[in-house]
Amino acid sequence: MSFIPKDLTEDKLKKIQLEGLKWTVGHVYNNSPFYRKKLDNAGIKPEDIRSLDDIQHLPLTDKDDLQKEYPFPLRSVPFEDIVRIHASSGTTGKRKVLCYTQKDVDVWADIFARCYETAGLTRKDRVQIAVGYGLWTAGVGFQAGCGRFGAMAVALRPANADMHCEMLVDMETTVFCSTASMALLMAEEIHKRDLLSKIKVKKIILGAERHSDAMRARIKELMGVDHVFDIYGLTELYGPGTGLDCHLHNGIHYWADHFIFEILDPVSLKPVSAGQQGELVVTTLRKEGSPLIRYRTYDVTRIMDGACPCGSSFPMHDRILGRTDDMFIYKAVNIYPSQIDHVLSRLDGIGSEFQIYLKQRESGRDMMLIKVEREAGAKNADDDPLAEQVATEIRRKILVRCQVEIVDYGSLPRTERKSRRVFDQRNNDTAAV
Ligand code: DLL
Repeated sequence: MSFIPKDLTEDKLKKIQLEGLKWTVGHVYNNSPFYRKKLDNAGIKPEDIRSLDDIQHLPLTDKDDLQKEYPFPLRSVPFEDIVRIHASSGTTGKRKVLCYTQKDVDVWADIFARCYETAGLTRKDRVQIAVGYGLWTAGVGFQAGCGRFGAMAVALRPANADMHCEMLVDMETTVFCSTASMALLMAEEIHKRDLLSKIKVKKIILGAERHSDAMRARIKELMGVDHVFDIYGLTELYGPGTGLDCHLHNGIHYWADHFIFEILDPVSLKPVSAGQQGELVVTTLRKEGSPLIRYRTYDVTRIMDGACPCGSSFPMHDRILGRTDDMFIYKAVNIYPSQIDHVLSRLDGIGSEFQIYLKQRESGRDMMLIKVEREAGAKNADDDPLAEQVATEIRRKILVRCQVEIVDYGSLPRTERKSRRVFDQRNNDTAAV
């Protein structure tokens, strides 16, 4: 049984998208006072949507709108039709709460089953779920996907390493699902405990945070798996499972019959030219409880050109390259943590883990300190030239001077959640960027 429509031509997809767009605009106009006001302010009525290009006339929706409309922002169905809510903590202010109807929950399970199918799972697979349950969409998303797909869920949450190791061995888990940080933590734990010959994990599915090629390579190597798959998703758009890379790992196939992805320039908020990177903005096509109309994700990616040799008819976007709101300004240069990560990933002798500290000297001038781990097994005798090399590369590629401290392998904190990389301590502000 397949969950992925195989006969999807470009024309057919466009037809589905236009129908879905018309339905969504009509649905929110008639059922959500918030959206009706927004559309009225923009002078748009549902009947104005005649082609897919008309999406550009629709107003954008932002995370602030979710805060303003708390506790049930974007709600477009009566309360009696809501079977569940999920929430994710915003970095500031109130949580983002999203409503789900039974149909929304079903659609989400269907698209998640497509992700497992894309990763080549079968009903014989045993899927260890190491992401949080509860208000967060992660655990229940991976689990509902298993139920729909027919694989066996070993639902643990992040739990502790002992418990995970025990279940990996005893349950003969074949697929491990977690955040990128947790996958690294477990890979190191398995290596430390010399469990590689006792486990049967062949595939890792990770997501929820940006991660580098170096981190993926390290996880793959330590856990001895065939594939590390990147799964994308956000609470506002059902949760995890909106797309996943296939075994060729060229990009993330996304379910374009359920949502339209646009890439906008984050400053002008106009569409970028084809293939260029920018901010991902999403519109849902069938979501009932809390539909999204041109919702700004702040995630940076690009839509990839051409068909994937895997044969999927679904389009691809690139891995998430960063978030536009992750950017920090240091000595008048706009820097994304992903740029630093990119430079570090290409250097030998260092590990995948790093932290960026922004501080103010007594003179009032800013300084940036990058702490990066020495490669596993390397000696500290070579730290000075290594630190010099990292600083030189940062200066060459990002055009800023920084201090570099090489620290022991494994000394930077490992987390089973999303890792914090930037610590901005300027003006006594200790908030994460
Ligand atoms: O993180 C849903 C999820 C859980 C996805 C588990 C994948 C696996 P939120 O907590 O709402 O939902 O956070 C969504 O996380 O806007 C991205 O910035 C980031 N993110 C999610 N997946 C990826 C990924 C979940 N594969 C936010 N790569 C998104 C990079 C990701 N960043």
